[in-house]
Amino acid sequence: MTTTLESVCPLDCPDTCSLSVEVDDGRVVAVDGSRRNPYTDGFICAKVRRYPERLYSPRRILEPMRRRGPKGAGQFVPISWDEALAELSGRLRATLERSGGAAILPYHYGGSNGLFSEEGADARFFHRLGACILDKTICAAPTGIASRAMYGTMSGVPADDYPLARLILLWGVNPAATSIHLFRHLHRAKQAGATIVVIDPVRSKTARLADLHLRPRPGTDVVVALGLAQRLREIGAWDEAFLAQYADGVEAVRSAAAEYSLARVEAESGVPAAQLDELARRYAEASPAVLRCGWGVERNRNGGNAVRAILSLPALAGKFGVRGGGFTMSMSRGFRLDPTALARPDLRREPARHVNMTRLGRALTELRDPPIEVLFVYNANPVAMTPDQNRILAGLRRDDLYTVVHEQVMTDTARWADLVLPATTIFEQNELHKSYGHHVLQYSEAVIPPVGAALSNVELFRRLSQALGFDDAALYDENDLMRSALGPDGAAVASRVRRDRAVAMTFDGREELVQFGTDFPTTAGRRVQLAPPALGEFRYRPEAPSAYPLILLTPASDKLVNSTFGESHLPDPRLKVHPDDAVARGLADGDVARIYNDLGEVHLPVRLSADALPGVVSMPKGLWCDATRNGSTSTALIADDLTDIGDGACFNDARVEIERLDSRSS
Ligand SMILES: Nc1nc2c(c(=O)[nH]1)N[C@H]1C(S)=C(S)[C@@H](COP(=O)(O)OP(=O)(O)OC[C@H]3O[C@@H](n4cnc5c(=O)[nH]c(N)nc54)[C@H](O)[C@@H]3O)O[C@H]1N2
Ligand SMILES: Nc1nc2c(c(=O)[nH]1)N[C@H]1C(S)=C(S)[C@@H](COP(=O)(O)OP(=O)(O)OC[C@H]3O[C@@H](n4cnc5c(=O)[nH]c(N)nc54)[C@H](O)[C@@H]3O)O[C@H]1N2
Ligand code: SF4
Ligand SMILES: [Mo]
Repeated sequence: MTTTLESVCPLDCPDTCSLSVEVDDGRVVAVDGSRRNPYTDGFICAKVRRYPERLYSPRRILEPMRRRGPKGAGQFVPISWDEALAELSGRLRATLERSGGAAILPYHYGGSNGLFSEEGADARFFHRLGACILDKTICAAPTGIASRAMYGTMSGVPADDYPLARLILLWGVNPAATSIHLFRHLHRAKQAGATIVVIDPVRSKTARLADLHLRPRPGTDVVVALGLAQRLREIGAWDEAFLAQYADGVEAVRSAAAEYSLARVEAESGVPAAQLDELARRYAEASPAVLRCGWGVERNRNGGNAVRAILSLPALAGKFGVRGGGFTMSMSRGFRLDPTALARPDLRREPARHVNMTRLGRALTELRDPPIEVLFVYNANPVAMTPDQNRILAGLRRDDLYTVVHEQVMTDTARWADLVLPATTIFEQNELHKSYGHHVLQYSEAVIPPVGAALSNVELFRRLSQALGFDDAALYDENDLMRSALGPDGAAVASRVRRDRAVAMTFDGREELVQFGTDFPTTAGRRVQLAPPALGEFRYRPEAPSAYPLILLTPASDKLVNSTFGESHLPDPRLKVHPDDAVARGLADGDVARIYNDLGEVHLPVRLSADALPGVVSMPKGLWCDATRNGSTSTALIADDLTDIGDGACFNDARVEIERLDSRSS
């Protein structure tokens, strides 16, 4: 008999949908959207509707496994959980005694955005163990630091309010792929007469909706944003009254912007002066006007300065204080969670060694005294997702490194493990969910028993704590995780969200969020900080000369979430190349290209497309190694350089050359 149960999508996607799951005889047979979370409104993406394929795929890891063949060969023998836990806890204990916690590196990111599974039970365990702290910089570090320094915990304009706006400015974001519920509101807004502006080098699906599309050369947004600020000032569109009442640091923006005339912006970024002027005029006139800043902007050498310059625009032009006006970045601060109470860094007994996750390859190959001896990967697939793939592989090849990977499916990273541990999916565990795209807190419970011998992160770390003899109560209590995450009213909110499954956050007692209306900056004086000391002076680093003339972008695709589903959903990826760049290299549509630089090479067929900007090629992020002709993916071409603010990853700053390898294509 089929029953319909509720769940929540925990993937690293801003929409955090409520799900309706059909279960038959302990098996998930269908997944769709529900209305429990009003924002989901009964529909979800095609990826997650196909989730049952992934749940029961031949790639699903069903039991603990020990490596048998050479590292990376993907040959394993099944073992019991008792054996696996004894081996792993023995290894951790021996490493602690010999080299200390600094030799143990947990590596984790957004595989599960749930509060129990990421920075919850795991963090408590690794703090107690005394392992390295991973600095989480691979995504949202520059945007997070810039927005927090400027606005504190003030949240963003909700997507449901976008249809109220007269102008929507989408900057380095492609919601057609990455936030489909926002995309639907863009259609509504357009039908209601709103002007849609997109700033993106690529003519994305979102850009096709735009009334005005600015196509800067990647990495030049700081110039475009400061140029826009300058033009707004020249046409008298700075809201001096708002700035006097609510902003600090105005003078610093004024003098930084003064250097960027329309002509200079055009020379640096390639955005025609007339287009920027048109944008300034339309933005100045429109109210409400909302700016959605995406994560495409931050992933280059100027990313942090670009974001701060962009986020200053709604203040300069006085766009706050009305519903549907202001900006949206991550919305997760609207939940007012208590990450410290959740992660419990006080369980740690010694100071920690910090490792920047963007530089995993270097951590594995260069750190000394002690070197990393145990790498513990969960909620992440670094072989596919982290810069400098070849350096990471060199690290994983080390005989004296013990790699453990807790995973749902046999990923490119899990193949390199010495010990593979089976992880549950959201359908097999309980979880508490915040979101970075809306304000509905959600709770979900297991709808089926674990598939195979899979364990949730919470259960794995509980059993490891037991095996290591840790007796702190905080390592064992799921209820405590829930209450402590939810701040001072934790117990009350916990019981509400358990009962109702979905609870909308409120702002000043109301569900309506109006920036500078119901929600204010939590920075000094409740004023926006346009030039906070933490961000330093405005800086712009022009492109360094390079032997490799093309910029490689790797945006999100609508077929995957990061690398999740990459085993099946993107069978025939292509490198998008502008016809002029292709013709200059003798490449025809479908030819297989060698894309290369000093770090590595990727062999992939090309697609000729005017959607690409001349000089800029792109391929989807998150491909699995077997999706390309030579087993390397985009991260083999991406250096582990760090962004200007937040030490983040520079995914979209890679420089490459391409040449024809052969004219065959599948
Ligand atoms: N379907 C799907 N949804 C996802 C994800 C996924 O992989 N698949 N990933 C999730 C995650 S983890 C994240 S962080 C978000 C990311 O979602 P988005 O914020 O949409 O970010 P990206 O896809 O990285 O890039 C968005 C756009 O920025 C453009 N871009 C690249 N460089 C520049 C630049 O220098 N300047 C400007 N102006 N634009 C630039 C790209 O061409 C791209 O069209 O999406 C989430 N949602
Ligand atoms: N080339 C390129 N690379 C990029 C980017 C880019 O723009 N270009 N952007 C990046 C961005 S935005 C991000 S956010 C990162 C994402 O990097 P990752 O977070 O490493 O990417 P995912 O593919 O989401 O890998 C998550 C893995 O966690 C597993 N998982 C899911 N839930 C659980 C769980 O409950 N327990 C355990 N143990 N495992 C679980 C999934 O099966 C999946 O394999 O990648 C970055 N990589
Ligand atoms: S990936 Fe995003 S759009 Fe798809 S179900 Fe999950 S939250 Fe919803
Ligand atoms: Mo991300």
